[in-house]
Amino acid sequence: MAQDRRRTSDPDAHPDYRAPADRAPGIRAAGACWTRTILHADMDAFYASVEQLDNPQLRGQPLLIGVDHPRSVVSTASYEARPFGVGSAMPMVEAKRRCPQAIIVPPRMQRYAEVSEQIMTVFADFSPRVEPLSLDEAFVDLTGSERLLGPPDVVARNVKAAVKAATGGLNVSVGVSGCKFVAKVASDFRKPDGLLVVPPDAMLAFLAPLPISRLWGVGKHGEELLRNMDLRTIGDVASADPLWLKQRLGSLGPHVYALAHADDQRPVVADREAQSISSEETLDVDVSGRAAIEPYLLRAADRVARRLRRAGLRAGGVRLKLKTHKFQNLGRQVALLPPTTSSSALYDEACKLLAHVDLTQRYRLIGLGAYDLQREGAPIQGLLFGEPERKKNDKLDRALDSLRERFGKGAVQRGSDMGARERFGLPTGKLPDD
Ligand code: DCP
Ligand code: MG
Repeated sequence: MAQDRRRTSDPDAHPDYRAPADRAPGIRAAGACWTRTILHADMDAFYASVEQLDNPQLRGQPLLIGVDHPRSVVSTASYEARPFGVGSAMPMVEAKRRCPQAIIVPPRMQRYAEVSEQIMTVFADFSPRVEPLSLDEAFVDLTGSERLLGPPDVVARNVKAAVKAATGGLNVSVGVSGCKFVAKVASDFRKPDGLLVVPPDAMLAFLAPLPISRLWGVGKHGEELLRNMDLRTIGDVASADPLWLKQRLGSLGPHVYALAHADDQRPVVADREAQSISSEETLDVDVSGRAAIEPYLLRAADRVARRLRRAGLRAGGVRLKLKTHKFQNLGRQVALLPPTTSSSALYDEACKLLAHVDLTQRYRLIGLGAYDLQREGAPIQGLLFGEPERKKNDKLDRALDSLRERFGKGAVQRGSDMGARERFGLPTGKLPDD
């Protein structure tokens, strides 16, 4: 969730501030300074934007998401409503008083969860190390991926474009920097539709003019203590004596001193990927029958396998996921022996699982997931036969990965994929979100 809506002056106005890389390519050229590359992404006015996406009549309108009840609070406000001083957590009564013309829309959590799944899937396409913080925001660790994905500003632009494409038009604000704290402040800095890259050697200058309220984990009480010590900006804290800070603030002292120096070693914790890797699609038109479902499984298997290989993981099981047109979720799963990173193995097993579901039903969502994930280096149990075939498939998959990474995801398709698309009457060219 975006941290703090209060803004003070633009740091560009600060005398010590150097323009970040998105406006000064020269800084980016000093790429060696990127020991860690952390991206933070946060959707703009998330619930309100989803409502505007789904209902064109709400676009351009001031919206308050929440229940119109004397005791309720606002979940969020659209950017059209924010100039009236309304926002998250404000009592609905007060928000209505400040912005009487606002349209009040009740939240639809299930829909927001669906969009959340779409954006997290996009992030996972850029790195196996994705740490979701809430429905609408995540950290993505891009460390070491510059050769594969390009420099930070290019990746940031690509993430924004991919989120827009996957959701059908939503904006995400993105910040990239050398640690979590600065990446998060950066993503909030140019909202809405923001993009800010703060290279590690510009982090201190970026933080210095910002108010202490931006310091993570300080809270109202901490802010008051700092203000009483005449510390108003992060730069004030950075240049204070660390011993004095500790004497006056106890354990908060070293904490704020470290943050003010952009010293934040917290790793991106990708627990979601540790449990399963999946890919699913909500269809424009419901489908039924094996022939219609299999091409979607093929595409999902390819994506999941690619992510497994990038993350250095093998799947010990594959899960078929379907949602009927009546929103009933169906899951079927089977263990894989040996564990695999092979797209065709995932696809074949998922197709076999189709025998265990009612194929006359109409389905609105089709997905495939890999679970029981194991590190690639770990010894494979029970691998007695099929090794040469597995190695051949592995090599083919990796060759396809490297071509896709160099020339774009639509650049190559395996013969079986094209065959399937022809068989099922799907376009043989690039699919919408390949
Ligand atoms: N939310 C909520 N109650 C809050 C804060 C947030 O229900 N007190 C919900 C509604 C938001 C969503 O979480 O849409 C994401 O929270 P953010 O803080 O990221 O706020 P927004 O995405 O709405 O706006 P911003 O563009 O400032 O990120
Ligand atoms: Mg948000």
